[in-house]
This record gives sequence, C-alpha cells and structure tokens, in this order.
Amino acid sequence: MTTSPRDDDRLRAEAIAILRENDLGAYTIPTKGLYPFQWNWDSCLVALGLARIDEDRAFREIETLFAHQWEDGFVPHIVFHADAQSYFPGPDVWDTRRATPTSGITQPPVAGFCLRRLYETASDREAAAARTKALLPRIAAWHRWFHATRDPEATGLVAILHPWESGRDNSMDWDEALARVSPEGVGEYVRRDTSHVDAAQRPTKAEYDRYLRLVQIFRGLGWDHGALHEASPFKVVDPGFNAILIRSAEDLAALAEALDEPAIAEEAARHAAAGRAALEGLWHEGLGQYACFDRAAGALVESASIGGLLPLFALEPGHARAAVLAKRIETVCARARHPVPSHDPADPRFDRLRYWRGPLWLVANRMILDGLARHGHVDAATAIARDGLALVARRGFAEYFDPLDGRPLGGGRFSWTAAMVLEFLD
Ligand code: 9WN
Repeated sequence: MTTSPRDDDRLRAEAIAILRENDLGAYTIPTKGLYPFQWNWDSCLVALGLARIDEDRAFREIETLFAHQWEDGFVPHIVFHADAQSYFPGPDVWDTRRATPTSGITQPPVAGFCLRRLYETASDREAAAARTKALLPRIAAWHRWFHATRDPEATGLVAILHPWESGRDNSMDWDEALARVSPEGVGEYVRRDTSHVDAAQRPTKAEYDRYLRLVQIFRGLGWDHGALHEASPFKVVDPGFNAILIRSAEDLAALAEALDEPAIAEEAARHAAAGRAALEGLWHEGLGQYACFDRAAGALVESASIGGLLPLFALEPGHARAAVLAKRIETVCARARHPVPSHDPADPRFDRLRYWRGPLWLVANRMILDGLARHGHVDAATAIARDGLALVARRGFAEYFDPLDGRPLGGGRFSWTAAMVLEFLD
C-alpha cells in the first residue's frame, strides 16, 4: 500500500492535531478516556513526534517523566499527575505513597534510544546538549537500577516481574508464567478498559485477576524494589525488553561520549556488551528466533512473538544472527497482509484482534524497521513504514490494527501512533 503527497500532508496535519489535543502541558496522555495519565514508554516515543513540532516540548516530555524517578533509580510505568476515574487500576490500588502518585512497576526503557535521536536531530544544538547532558545521569541510574534489582545474579539480562512491564501486556509469552500466579484473594474490582474498548480486543478477566494479584503482592512488600525479584512468582527474561535496554545503553554510551561524561559512557558500554553476550542464551533453534526465558521455571518459552524479533534493534551490525532474524521477520510478515504482526500467525494461538496476541503496533514496527535498516535491509524497512502510513491514512490513528485486514483496534486518536506517523513521513 502507498500514500499520495496529499495523503501525506493530511496525515502530518492530523498527527500534529492529535499530539496537541493529548498534550496536557508538560506531558502527553496516550489517548483520552482509556489512558488519562503519563505512561513511560509512550512519552519517550511520543517525544520523537513532538521533536518535529517543538524541540523544547519534546525534551520536556522526557524531563517530566524523569522528574518522577524514585530515589533508587526506578522510573515508573505510569505517573498519575491528576485525578481521573476513567482508568483502572488507579493510584489507590498501587499505593506507592509518592507525593505525585505513580505505579510501582516499570516499562521498556526506550529513553536512551529516544534521547539520542532527539539530541542528534535538534536544530538548537546548545539547548539540546545542555538538556541531554542533564538527563544522562538519570537514565544511567535507571539502567543501574535494572541491573541491580532485576539481574541479581549478574547474568547480563534483566527480568520483568509483571506483564505490564513488557509493554506487551497479554502476549502468549506470559501465558504459562502467569498461569502459575494464583488469583486467590484478588477480590472484586471494576475494569474500566472494557467500557472504552470491545472486550474481544483486550486481555481476559483471568489475566486481569493475575495482573492485580501481582500488584497486591508487590504492594504488600511496600514496593521495596530490592525484595521484589526474589518474592515474585512471575519473572521472565524478555528478549524484546532486553534488546531495548541494550540499545538504550549503546545510545546512552554514545551520548555520554559526545557530551564528555566518560564514567557514564564506560558503564553503559559495559552493560550493552554484557547484555549482547547473554542474549545468545535466548536463541530458540526450533522457533528460528529469540524467545523468552522463564526464570521461575528455568526454561525457554515456546512462543514466537515479536519480542523475539526485536533483538535486531540491538545486535551489532555484522552479527551472525542478524541475517537469520531479518529473514524470519520476512517469513512472519508474509503470513499477514500488514507488517508486523505481534505474534506469528502460524501459531494456533494467534488472535488477530486481541491486543498483543496478533495485532500490529506502529511503535513495535518503528523498532523493527530501525533494526532492519541497521543491518542493511533498507527496502524492507521502508516497506514497513509505507504500509503503516497507508494503514493510518485509510483507517485512522488507532492504538493497534488487525494485521490480516487492517481494521483499527483499541483506542482512537492515539498519541504514539501519531508520533510514529511523523517518524515514518521522514
Ligand atoms: C497498562 C499506554 C499503555 C502502553 C502499553 C499497552 C497498554 C496498559 C493497559 O497501554 O497497557 O500499562 O492498561 O492496557 O499495552 O504498551 O504503554 O498506551
């Protein structure tokens, strides 16, 4: 599918309008109603779009997120800046006791990757250097927090302790590990998401029960991050999440080099190298791609999700796995009409409508196409960007899309979809 120059102008104007209407001054909400707060990786990726409208505002988006970093280095997945009743679970459920309430779990650390792009494309070089330099120690502290609290045995790879941390909430990757979390005692609650979006496009009640049960367990430990890894019944090493951390460490090291912060550069380069070396242990020969490692069960997970394709975004150019992975992405995409399905359509569990169990997401595509371009597959990368633009031109700025017929799914007028459109129009 392609777009015309007129489509492109219309897309650009509409993307900017959406980013403006979801802009609450110092942060951007993902979409009205469904997600009325600041989300971690949404904000960093949205900053890429904001940078094309207003550089100052783009930096502000990331600065606002890091203004709510905890003293231990942790950066929350949600910052509850203002009251809103349209989302569950809200601040009272998390009960983290912060001055501005936040959640107690984190999200994929794309900040380093996004900040490098902001810095390198900024036209006001002096302002960009000063603001980037101020953020470097904060991102370094977050990465250090990951290695200390989520990799206590120094394997080089970090675990997520909640499916929401992955950003790919209901992926098949978590099915077995989540099934081992007993929902007993979770109590009654009222979901809000299914009053905004068709329940067939959202996680199930059985999943929500366990999502909440994990929150209750962590809350019971007073959100002491040093204690959660040991106590959590759910700990999974996700190749996608780790690829993002490794790539952000690489980008953090490059920024720190450029801005004369040698200690940060050295530490970040060390983290990236350790992660890359350990990634090899997540290669699943049978699936022909990377797979999650269930740290509680001690086994690789039989699940061919997009998480196992994301390492292309982090492997060094020339890495032996890169060509195999690029081919694998081609194979998975050939099984759908629109790239990149969040799960291999050949898997009987593939569900074209249900959130991260099949639908395509432009933010994931952004990272996949970056990986393809990084390893020399420029045409394949361009084809993914073009398809995304054509999809939005025809179906609107949806949260995610059916990869078989392009139907728009989830929330509408979505900030990160708008930001990715601005990225793909480049
Ligand atoms: C839980 C905001 C977030 C994204 C996630 C996406 C979804 C939240 C939810 O929405 O998750 O964090 O309630 O479903 O899965 O990637 O950051 O857009």
